[in-house]
Amino acid sequence: MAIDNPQPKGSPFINGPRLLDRHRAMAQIGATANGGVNRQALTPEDTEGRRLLLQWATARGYTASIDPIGNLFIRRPGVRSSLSPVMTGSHLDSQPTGGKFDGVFGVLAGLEVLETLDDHNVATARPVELVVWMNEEGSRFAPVTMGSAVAAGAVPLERVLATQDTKGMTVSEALAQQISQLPPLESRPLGAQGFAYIEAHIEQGPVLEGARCDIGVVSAIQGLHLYQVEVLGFAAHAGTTPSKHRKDALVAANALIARIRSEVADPLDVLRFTVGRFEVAPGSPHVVPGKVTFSIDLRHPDPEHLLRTGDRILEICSGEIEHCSISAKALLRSSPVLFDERLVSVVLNVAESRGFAHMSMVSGATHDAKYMADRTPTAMIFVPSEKGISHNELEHTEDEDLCAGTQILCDALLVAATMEL
Ligand code: HGY
Ligand code: MN
Ligand code: MN
Repeated sequence: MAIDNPQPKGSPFINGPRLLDRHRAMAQIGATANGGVNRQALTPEDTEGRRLLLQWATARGYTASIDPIGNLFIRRPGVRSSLSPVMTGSHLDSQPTGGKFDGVFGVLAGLEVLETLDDHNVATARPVELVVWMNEEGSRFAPVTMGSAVAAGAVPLERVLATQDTKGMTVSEALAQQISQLPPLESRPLGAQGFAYIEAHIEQGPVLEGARCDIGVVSAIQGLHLYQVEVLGFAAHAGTTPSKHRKDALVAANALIARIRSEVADPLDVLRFTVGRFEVAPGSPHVVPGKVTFSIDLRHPDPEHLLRTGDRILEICSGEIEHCSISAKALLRSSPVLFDERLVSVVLNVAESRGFAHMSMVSGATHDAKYMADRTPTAMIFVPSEKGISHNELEHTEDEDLCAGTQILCDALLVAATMEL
């Protein structure tokens, strides 16, 4: 891809008030009492967010289609519709106590770009497509970035459709239920390949704010492993069972987690080790826990180090501890990904031309861009998160940062959409 025009002459200015109004409207859907959102994948709230987006998009005449795993594609035609599209996108689903900007910013920034191009009668050679990925957050249904992983062929569709939530509902059942609540959509085969993909997202960490930068030029995403560990003891009466007869799965799980943490401790504080889900069964105050299931989210930018640490964890999570048996399985092993240097330099150039303070960085969070990068030149644009807070109802990004990130996305997509091969 030959990029000789780092900044299109007179790129159109986005409509900031419209962008911010949209964020406020979307934040009403699944709003929580503490100022966040709960719009977990394939819930009525997730669908309501998609319906609102489709309302805005179809009002501008964009076409919408959906693929077999529920990824939504909104398309603005190009002069040469046969050319592969320039793409942008992110997700509308959230964590249970999520923030108002995670994912939403990338979707609304993408829609704002399409409308800005229309407002300024900008004809692009290539179609421009906005993607709303299904279940990026991996909270109700594991794993994370589910829709983009299936679209990229990294995870088999059938296996994902059979995945159940904690209440036993499958992705397939939830998907059918929620799609029936959307306006009729063209169906689209699996596969999301384009000429270029640029995703805008909040940083979700403290780096940009600490460096007083407006824009993050993202060069890579660190790797992510997700493990599920099961500790099996023996349920017993809390009042009558002496310690020496107990097989207490909770005591064992705590000892196991302490052992893993000490084994993988990283003095450089680069490795990220998180036990975010911890389920005790039967969960009665008067029963010695018979079974504990917990998650391990492991992340690192170095693929070898991540693999070695993951393999070590699987070794530790076998055999017995405190008279209980241990087993573990990998739900996801996503390696670090480097973005396309040419596209990253487009983002850098347009941030430079607009005069925004910017810096190159690696993403600590994972994103759908990770799977797009396997098959399409991909880059990402970050805007600051206040105090680095995210996956928390207090998540916040300033209005001017949302507008700056959207302007950079518009400029960068315009370079990609109008260049000739
Ligand atoms: O967990 C992640 O990195 C993403 O925000 N879901
Ligand atoms: Mn996200
Ligand atoms: Mn997230």
